[in-house]
Amino acid sequence: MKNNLKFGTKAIHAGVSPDPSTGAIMTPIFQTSTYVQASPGQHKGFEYSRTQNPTRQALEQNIAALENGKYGLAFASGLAAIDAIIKLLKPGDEVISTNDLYGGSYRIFTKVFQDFGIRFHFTGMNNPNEVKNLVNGNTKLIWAETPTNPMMNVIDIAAISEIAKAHNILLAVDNTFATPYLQNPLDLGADIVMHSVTKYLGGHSDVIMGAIVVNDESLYERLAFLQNSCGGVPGPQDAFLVLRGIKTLHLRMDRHCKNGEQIARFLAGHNRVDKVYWPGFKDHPGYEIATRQMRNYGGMISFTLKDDSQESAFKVLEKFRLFSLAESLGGVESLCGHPASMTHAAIPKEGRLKVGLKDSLIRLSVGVEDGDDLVDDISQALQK
Ligand code: P1T
Repeated sequence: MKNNLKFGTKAIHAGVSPDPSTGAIMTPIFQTSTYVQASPGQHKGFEYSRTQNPTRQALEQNIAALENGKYGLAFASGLAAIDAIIKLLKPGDEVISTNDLYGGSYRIFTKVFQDFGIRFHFTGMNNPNEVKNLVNGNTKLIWAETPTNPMMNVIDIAAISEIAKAHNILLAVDNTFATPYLQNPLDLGADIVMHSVTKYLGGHSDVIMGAIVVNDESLYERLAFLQNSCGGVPGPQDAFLVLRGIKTLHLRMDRHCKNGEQIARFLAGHNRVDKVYWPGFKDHPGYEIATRQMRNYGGMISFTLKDDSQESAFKVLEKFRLFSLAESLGGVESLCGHPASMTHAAIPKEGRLKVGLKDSLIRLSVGVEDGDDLVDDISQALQK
């Protein structure tokens, strides 16, 4: 297939082709653990499903194409993908990470890998100089999440990549919030792009999965070795569901962005709302970078209340009717959450407050319903 196809075409066709034995247009679910060999080592490229599976392979190729990358790897969850990336490192190695990131990423860094002798430095990456100041001879990886979860900070991937390249450090970008439809970190100089596929790529709140995309062959080989050796792979049924979900990624993202803008602007004009965090506002500190490196501003929004307390946030959250109170994001249905007590509870309170993650902060994953209905729901939930 031509490799200069546009996004919507790749979403539907990349990595997939009609099944040669039946003509089935949908990639079959190869629900098999193993593959018969004519003689030891004589097989059709598949030996054992932890190592390779045709349904998973179609998905890995599809996601790689969407990220303009050469190699894709699917994992059993976003965290399993992060786990493989950190396992590229050795005791004594150091990582510089955003201080505003998914609570589970913070947890695996500080509560799992720190005990294996890997050191993590957390900093705001809005100012690339702060990253530069933390670089030393042991720095092997920079971990950037942009836009960040849940503060919607925007990190200049190209600027951070210059620092990484100058010091021979790998740059990994968690692209979960933006999706490849809005942002392609490899094109901006990142070495590794990582996704919680659970979110927008799957898109229907029915699968837990992660993915990594890289361009460098030796990096791919090391990660494929870890994928096979550590074994955190997804099953073929889940790979099928994500292949199916991705076919409408571009259509869903257009609506997520449109609804996101409508809701962000509504919240900004509401008298109970203190701050709205959404990178599409001209006065958002990352607006210019977002406009340069993203194609639109996404459907994730966080906001705080003027009466800043957990209690007032909980009251609003309990009143929502269309927005369901739940962890996760990126599905067709709108969700709301309270990061301080839910998705980011693993981050100590001082760390949370340092990045502005207050007790009244509410996070919205704006779905693809009718935007007017979503605004009405928020309006009634904010009534005292
Ligand atoms: O849940 P899992 O598929 O393992 O992905 C972890 C993960 C990684 N990176 C980002 C930016 C994420 O948002 C997540 C998961 N986040 C949530 C469950 C959440 O509600 O924020």
